[in-house]
Amino acid sequence: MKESFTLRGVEFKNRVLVASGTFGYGDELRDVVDVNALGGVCTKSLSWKPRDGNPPRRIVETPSGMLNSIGLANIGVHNFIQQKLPYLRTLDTVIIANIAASSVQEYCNVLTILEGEEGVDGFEINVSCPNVKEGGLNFGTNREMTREITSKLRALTQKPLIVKLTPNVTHISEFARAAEEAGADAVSVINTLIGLAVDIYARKPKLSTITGGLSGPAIKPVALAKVYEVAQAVKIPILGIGGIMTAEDAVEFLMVGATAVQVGTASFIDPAAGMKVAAGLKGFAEKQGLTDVGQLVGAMESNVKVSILQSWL
Ligand code: RRO
Repeated sequence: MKESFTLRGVEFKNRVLVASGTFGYGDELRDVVDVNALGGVCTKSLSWKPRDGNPPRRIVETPSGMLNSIGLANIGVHNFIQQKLPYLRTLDTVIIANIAASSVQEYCNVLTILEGEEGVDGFEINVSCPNVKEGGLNFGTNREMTREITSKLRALTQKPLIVKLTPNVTHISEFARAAEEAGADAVSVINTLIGLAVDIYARKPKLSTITGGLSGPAIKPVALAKVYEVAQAVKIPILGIGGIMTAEDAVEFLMVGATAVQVGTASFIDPAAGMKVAAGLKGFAEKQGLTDVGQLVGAMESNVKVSILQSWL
């Protein structure tokens, strides 16, 4: 059974990665799970300088989901290189450095310093953080900024360049097209949806920042619709993200057009969720009599010739 796929010459051993922000820097769980059983690891978003993130409370459980307002807390790119990369280099899985920034120049600086580092196999550009004032959604909800950031970064790297998109826009496919036209090798669809939870006894928002990013099974149908929409609009691969808990969930994402998937919130419940999804995906393809998991990509059939979605595109 062929499980692998390739992005700009980099081979991923299977189609399941762990999503940024849900698996630390790839090293915390080294004694707990077999990280090498994953297709790849997306690191927590890295900025130029370390960031403390938002004040507590910054995580809330919601029906079938989780709201976060971490606010881009991270150790900064220099500490990542010194403290995390030596171990990551010993792994036999693809390491994707996720980059977030509050200016175009900061994106360029972080990518440039990582570009020269062995062990960083590719980049995922976060233009979709819902929880910071500068950068984040200001970039990701502006199509021309998405285009500019992608094209500036494209000029700086020959490694895979993946742009992670926000669902908090009217037509996500327009942003995927801008990323594709500017030279992205793939898009990650989707980052979290903006949400809010209220403590009715305190009459206050549960999160310190009032709103946060909603993830988990609650968003899976939304994510599937966004992946489907993007798949109608671009030729570059899509990494599907949003509430994937099981191999069957991953199959749904592949069938609507994702080339691969990222497991996020599920890792907080079971750190081995990503590995289990990868094994289950292979098992499903075998039972279906396939020779390549990739045969599931875009396999959804419909009698409807033009969906409501396509009529906008
Ligand atoms: O750190 C965060 O608050 C965060 C980020 Br960078 C992101 O991209 N998505 C999210 O839900 N939270």
